[in-house]
Amino acid sequence: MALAWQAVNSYEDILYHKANGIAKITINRPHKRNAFRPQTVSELIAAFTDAREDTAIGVVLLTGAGPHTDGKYAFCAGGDQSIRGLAGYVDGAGIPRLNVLDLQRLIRTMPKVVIALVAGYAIGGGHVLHLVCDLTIAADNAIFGQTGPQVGSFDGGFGASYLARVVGQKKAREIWFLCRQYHAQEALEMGLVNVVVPVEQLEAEGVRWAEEILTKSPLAIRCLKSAFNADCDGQAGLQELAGNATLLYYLTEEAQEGKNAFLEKRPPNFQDYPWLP
Ligand code: S0N
Repeated sequence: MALAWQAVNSYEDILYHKANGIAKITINRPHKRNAFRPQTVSELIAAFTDAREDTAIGVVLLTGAGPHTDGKYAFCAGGDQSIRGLAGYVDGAGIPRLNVLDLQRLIRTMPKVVIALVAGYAIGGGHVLHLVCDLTIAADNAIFGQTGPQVGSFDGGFGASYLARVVGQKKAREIWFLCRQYHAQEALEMGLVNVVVPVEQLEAEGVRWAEEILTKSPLAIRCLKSAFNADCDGQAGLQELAGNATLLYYLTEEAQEGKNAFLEKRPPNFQDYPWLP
């Protein structure tokens, strides 16, 4: 049965819905193959931040509106080249921005599962967006690729190093150096996506995966996500993982004793807590 999605807020460049513990964020610029401008990214950051803060939400689906009137689908075609200035994508106030990098970090570090639902093109910065999601469900019409060296840009952050972690160094270099496009089945074979489904089943499959995840332990999923990140993210990854260790420690009576002793102006008594092997 289809979910009864409730619209949340109203944005210009995105759609934002929630239902039954799932948030759905849709890039809504199909006339540009869902390419993002700074405003699109700001709205995405606002919606992802809301989903992160909402304790009822465990899974976020990120997708692109479509098909367009020409019948073609897109997840996202990257930065909007028509407003690319000298130092980034120029916003309404004339300020050049590369704010998609903030969005990438938010998706990667939020302690909820983010699933990209890709129909049609995931190209350039749009390809990096699906890459930084925890899971990717591809429609059978999905097309993946980087265009940087062809259009005068590159993503040397997650777009390069994390891509190499996912598909291997040789394949990542091929993807960036040749700027080819890869079909859903090829993406599946290189481990870039988790599953391929008929395009008309894309959202339903995403909801099925989300519902399955929502039956699992939120704290376990949270710690696992930060553990996977810690492997690649250096000190920032360790901070994220260690923050979860602190969160779990705060939940114990042992940690409560330390705080209570301070507030009650007495020495702490940790004698009841074992030095586990
Ligand atoms: C997606 C493609 C392959 C689809 O081809 P198709 O189906 O033939 O459609 P088109 O006729 O080409 O497109 C339909 C309409 O959509 C517009 N459009 C498509 N993509 C964009 C875009 N990226 N920007 C602006 N407009 C776009 C077309 O112009 C067309 O409009 P009309 O009908 O009015 O002519 C094909 O469209 C394609 O190749 N698109 C360009 C893909 C691309 O090169 N994207 C940019 C890659 N670079 C980035 O994303 C920057 C990376 C990045 O964001 C970043 C990374 C690290 C650090 C910072 C940044 C940062 O810059 O923020």
